This record gives sequence, structure tokens and C-alpha cells, in this order.
Amino acid sequence: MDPGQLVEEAMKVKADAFTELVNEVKSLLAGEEGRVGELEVIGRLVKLPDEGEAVIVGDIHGDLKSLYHVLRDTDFMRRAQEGEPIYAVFLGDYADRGIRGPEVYYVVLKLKEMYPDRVVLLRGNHEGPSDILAMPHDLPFHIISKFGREEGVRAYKALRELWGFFFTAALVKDKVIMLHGGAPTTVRRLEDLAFAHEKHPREPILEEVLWSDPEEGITGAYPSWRGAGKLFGPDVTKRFLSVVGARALVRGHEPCPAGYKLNHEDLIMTVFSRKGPPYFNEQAAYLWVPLSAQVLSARDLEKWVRTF
Ligand SMILES: [Mn+2]
Repeated sequence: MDPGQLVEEAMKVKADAFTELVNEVKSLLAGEEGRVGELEVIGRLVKLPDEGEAVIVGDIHGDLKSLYHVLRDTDFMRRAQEGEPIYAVFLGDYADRGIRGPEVYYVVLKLKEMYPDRVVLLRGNHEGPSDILAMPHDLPFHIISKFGREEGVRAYKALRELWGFFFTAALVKDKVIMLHGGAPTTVRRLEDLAFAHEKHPREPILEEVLWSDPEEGITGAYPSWRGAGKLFGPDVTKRFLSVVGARALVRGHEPCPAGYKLNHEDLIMTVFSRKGPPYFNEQAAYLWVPLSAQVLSARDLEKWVRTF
């Protein structure tokens, strides 16, 4: 199958097949622990090897066209099919604020089903726990428009259950930590991150991973204007990177006019992979990076950024 066929399938899919796919991927993710191909799964943290290449995709927010562009540009499906060591890491926020949320879900879940040891689906704040739902949340509207009320509600409920199985973070040891929002303030060891989902809401780790944003010129962390998560300073980033054993933090969550940006003395790279309203970024971006590349800071990733 090629990306064009997959997108066509996503447009035509019936409610039953959609919900069945969601449930299949849920079982698949629930069973991922320990070795999954070359991946190593601990709780809801996944470690990638330091060979092969990774396509790292930021927020898509229902922009099926941009997702199609990334798949076509990288030839990800053919490469994965032929057993090339290529990985796709999605940084979360698949739906809301764009009209093709259900279709985007269909595509990424189908990729996970077809290439389970090559696709990593991270959790964004739009896939958060039910006590901190992101707004605006227009996914239910688009699902019901596509499938009708009764079957749409069933499909939506299945998706809500699926979110709890998405990964919190992905790590390439000594190089890059990938997550949706920001560096949590209270992580003392890697396991705190790996099992953040079990500690929510007693501890704020998962909330901060999904919701936080880097802020320049501050020390420590402050409450966020978003109403969840924090605004954190470079000292928090440095401490977090040393605790998890990485040199750069790659995250999505914030729209960037150029599709990507650097923060905190080049320790953080934000990638935003969607275009169109309600955002005003002229370019979108994703990363296509050899996992063997030397990474001493996020600046070393800049040459692997692809804008469109
Ligand atoms: Mn977000």
C-alpha cells in the first residue's frame, strides 16, 4: 500500500472498520512491554536504537494533507515494508482544530498496525487523561459527521480508551528525548517518566509532559496560561535532560511560524507539522534524522529539519 491509497481508505472507511482498528491497536499497545523489534518498552516509555533513521512528526491536528506529505516525502511505508530500519515517532495531538481528525487517526493507527515495531504514537494534551481534557475538542463533532451519531459515539469512546495506551515519551539514549509538551519539574529518575501515567493525578508529571511550554528568562517553573502544565525555564530543561540521559528535547505543542524553533540555549527543538487555520504558521516542519547522528544539543538536529 502507498500513502495515497491509505488516505483514500481513510476517507472511505466505515464506522465498524474504524472502531475495529482502534480496538486492535489498543490491544497491540497494551501488550507492548520489553522488546518490540529493536524497540525497548518500559511502562509507557519507548527506547529507540541508535541506528537506522527516525521521522519525527509534530502536531497534526486533523491536517491529513500534511500527514500525507510527510509519508510521501519520506517514502516511509515502502521503507518500513522492505525492512529498512526506519521509525516514525508522532509527538501527539492528532485531532482537534482540523476537519480530518478521524482520517488522521485512521492513517496513524493503520501505520501502527502494519509496522508495529516501526511506529511510536506519543500522547499529546489532546489525548490526555479525562480529568484534563483539551479545548477546543471538536473531534467528537467530526466523528459523528463521518459515521452518524450512534456509531460515531462508539468510535469516539474507543478512541478515548485508546489514549491511555499511547506512549508518554520516546528516548534515544544519550541523544534525544521526545515528548509532546515539556520537561516535567519533579522527575528524579527515568522510571518516574516511564510510569507517569500510573501516578497521575497524584503527581503532576504526566500533566507537565503533555501541557508545559519552555519560557526564556525565567528560573524554575510557573503556572501556565494554558490552565494546565507549567512554563519552565532552562534550568528545568538541563536537569531533566541529565536525569533522563539525553542532550536534546524534541517536542511539539506550540505552533511555530517557520515550522520549528529552538529554545533554552538550543537544548529544545519544537516541531509543528500542520498548516492552515486556526494557526498562522507559514511553514510546517518535521525531522528526518539518522539515529546514529551526533547530538550534543538540539542545534545538531537543525540540519535534519524538513520544512514544507
Ligand atoms: Mn498540544
